Amino acid sequence: MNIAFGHTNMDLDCLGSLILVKKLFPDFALVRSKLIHPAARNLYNLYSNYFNFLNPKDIEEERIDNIIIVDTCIAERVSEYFKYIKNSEPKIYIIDHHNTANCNIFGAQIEGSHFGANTSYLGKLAMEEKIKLCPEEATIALTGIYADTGRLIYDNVCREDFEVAAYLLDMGASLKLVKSFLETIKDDDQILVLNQTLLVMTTHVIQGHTILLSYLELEENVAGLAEVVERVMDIESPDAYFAVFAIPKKKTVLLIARSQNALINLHELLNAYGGGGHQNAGSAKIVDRDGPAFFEEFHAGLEKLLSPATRSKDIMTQNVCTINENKTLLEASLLLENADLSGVPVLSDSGVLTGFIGLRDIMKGRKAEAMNAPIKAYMTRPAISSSGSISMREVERIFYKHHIGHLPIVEDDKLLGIVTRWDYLEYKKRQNQ
Ligand SMILES: [Mn+2]
Repeated sequence: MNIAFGHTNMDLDCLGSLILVKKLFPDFALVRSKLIHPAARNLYNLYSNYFNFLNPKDIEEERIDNIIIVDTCIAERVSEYFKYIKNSEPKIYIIDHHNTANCNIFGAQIEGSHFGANTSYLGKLAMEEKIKLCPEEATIALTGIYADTGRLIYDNVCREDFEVAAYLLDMGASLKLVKSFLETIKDDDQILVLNQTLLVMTTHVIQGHTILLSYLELEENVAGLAEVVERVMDIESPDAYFAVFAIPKKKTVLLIARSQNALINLHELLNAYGGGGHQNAGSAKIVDRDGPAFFEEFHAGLEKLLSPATRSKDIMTQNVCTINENKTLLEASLLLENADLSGVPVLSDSGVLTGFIGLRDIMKGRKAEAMNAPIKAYMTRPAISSSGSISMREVERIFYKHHIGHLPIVEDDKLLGIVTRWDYLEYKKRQNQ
């Protein structure tokens, strides 16, 4: 017989891939993992009849000819199935979107891709073969794509994910159902923790970063705490959030963290506490510690653990184009046109920033037929400026509040540079999601 399976602890992308394997390779039976990721349980329960899964034990007596493995290429993540494969020398095909250079399933034929979701790769095959899906199958597959791509917004997303999503919509996928399967906060326990967390959390500026902290004591471990932490992160949008949950009965402390700042690497940071994860998501479990004492110590230690935040002077453009306040509006207009700028800082004879002249100011002068008037009569004054040490969050706030796109950086009455909208957007692009 021929079989197909995904990694242990099957997640939504795994299930999306498998439903398409079933359509593309109908003579392959699907085998389920003993573990199903909490996020995928609901979909799995509601659609189990569409998969027709065998249990690993069911294949024990069979001779296996071919195996398709989806969404992993790591032997440890499929060992629960291989335990039951005996007296067979199956051919193995791997379809995976992870880094297949790390593959340790030897002798396998690998079809790798760089797509955001593994489901998208199988979806592309289905599209090319003009396979018709029923709305339920399309919904399962689309949920897989949305889950692995953060609803098509993560850095890993590529055009194929969008193309396959469009095909699945054509096949009748229900976005309402996809949305409900992606809902990560469902249990009353989670909702209670979310509400309590929103009440006790505190915001701190540490090394220039906006850091959110919360401490909560729980009777028992609550399933889905990471999803609660993610929701708080969405609402508050700090640079990083460290949530400490203590379970006094077990003398255990759970530290769950999320970061959206490239300078705060949680994998490195949580190593110090015996934990780990990725750059933007990590956790640690600390045993035999008293909750309040740990929280206090962790908070106090953050100053040392974090490296300084990006400041306005780190991203500003130096060698700023400026103009003297006694020059005419006509000269300002020519300067802006030649340098392809929408505005420049205006300086006094002694080099002090006195204002800002932009296209709109010049327009007023033109309407008044006063193009020979000195700039200082029409410029915006005083120029909004800041020091080089303000955080990116403050730069953003100033842009929004004053409705400007240029922020001159001044220290000791000297113009050091200017942060433009472009500098700011380039900085944002460098941050990972
Ligand atoms: Mn995946």
